[in-house]
Amino acid sequence: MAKLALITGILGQDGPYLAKLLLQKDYKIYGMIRRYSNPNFDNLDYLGITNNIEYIEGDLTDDASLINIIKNVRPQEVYNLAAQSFVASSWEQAKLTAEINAVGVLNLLSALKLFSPTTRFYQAGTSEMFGLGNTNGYQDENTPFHPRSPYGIAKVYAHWITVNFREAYGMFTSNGILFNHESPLRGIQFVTRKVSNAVARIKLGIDKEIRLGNLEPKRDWGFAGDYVEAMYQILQQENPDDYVVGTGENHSVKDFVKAAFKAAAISDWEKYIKIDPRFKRPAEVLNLKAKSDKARKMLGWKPKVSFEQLVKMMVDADIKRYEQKKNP
Ligand code: NAP
Ligand code: G4F
Repeated sequence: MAKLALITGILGQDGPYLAKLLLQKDYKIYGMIRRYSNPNFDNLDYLGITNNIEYIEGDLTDDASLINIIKNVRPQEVYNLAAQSFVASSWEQAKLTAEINAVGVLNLLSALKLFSPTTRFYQAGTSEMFGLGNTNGYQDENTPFHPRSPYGIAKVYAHWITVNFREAYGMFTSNGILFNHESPLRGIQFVTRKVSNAVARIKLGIDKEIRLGNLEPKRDWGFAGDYVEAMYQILQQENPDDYVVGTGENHSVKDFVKAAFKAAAISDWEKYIKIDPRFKRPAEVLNLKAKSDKARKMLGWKPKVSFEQLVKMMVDADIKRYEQKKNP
């Protein structure tokens, strides 16, 4: 019999990559989507799997909807990828961010405890929880959290409530603490996709500049398609646990910009960059670099796509999108 998995956040970046991986392993996938006047299936279409998923309506902030889903589906595995995931918006909508990213996780865990306590649960944790925290310049499972945004703070609650359901009720609840991962499916507001999209537009003569905030922060950027393998492995372990997942290499936003222009064969990149204070953050995270020895050892996980390959993949995909629009 096929294993049943519920994925929340199925329409985002990671949801489609994870769904594709689980479909290859013969899972039946339930994808939770919020009520929208016009839902956007573009990312699932991009991977060609829109019709291979059963959609169910629910919202992390609506606990009755979660109870109904868990009671009716009784999945063996739940991957909680849903979140208000844009750090910058978490200052503008701090309460909503807390309701979705913190209390929403409690709602889902409570529904599981009541109606399907043996389900294995994956929580999408983040390197933003570390914020200023570091151990000799990197972050691992023992590095203290010092989040710098309402987003990071809400995710710290989600992390510890996931640990607590494991310790208090003996449930199989695990955290993946994933560092930034990107792809052609990345939301357009995030800096990598904003840059790859803008470089494609400059290359094709549509735009003349990119407006950015702080170019100095460093991120440990990997490919989302690699990271969903770690999510899957985390739920296949004998025991629930928490894992840091990242490449171990970091680059500044400026490095990403330079690499993106290089991928499009444009040499004079500086003339296209305008610094715009609107994109600077009230509190910044300057240095994220994963030490994911535990994931490599226990999950057998390692990234396959390099930084340069990732940047080129994203720029090429955006150029292709615009060319296809011109010649549909
Ligand atoms: P994403 O593209 O922003 O996708 C998030 C999804 O969550 C969207 O499909 C969104 O639905 C859904 N969602 C938002 N609020 C919801 C609610 N109240 N109820 C139900 N669904 C809701 O994020 P992602 O990049 O795929 O990331 C997946 C998860 O990993 C997130 O939890 C994120 O915080 C975490 N994470 C991401 C990274 C990264 O670098 N990508 C790193 C560490 C952790 P709509 O489509 O309806 O808006
Ligand atoms: O691409 P970003 O918006 O991603 P950020 O804040 O690192 O968060 C992402 O990764 C987290 C994991 O560490 C996830 F949990 C989270 O959900 C999300 O996926 O910004 C990256 C850096 C920041 O330092 C930001 O200040 O880029 C800097 N930046 C500079 N100019 C900009 C811009 N970011 C954006 N979005 N737009 C700019 O114009």
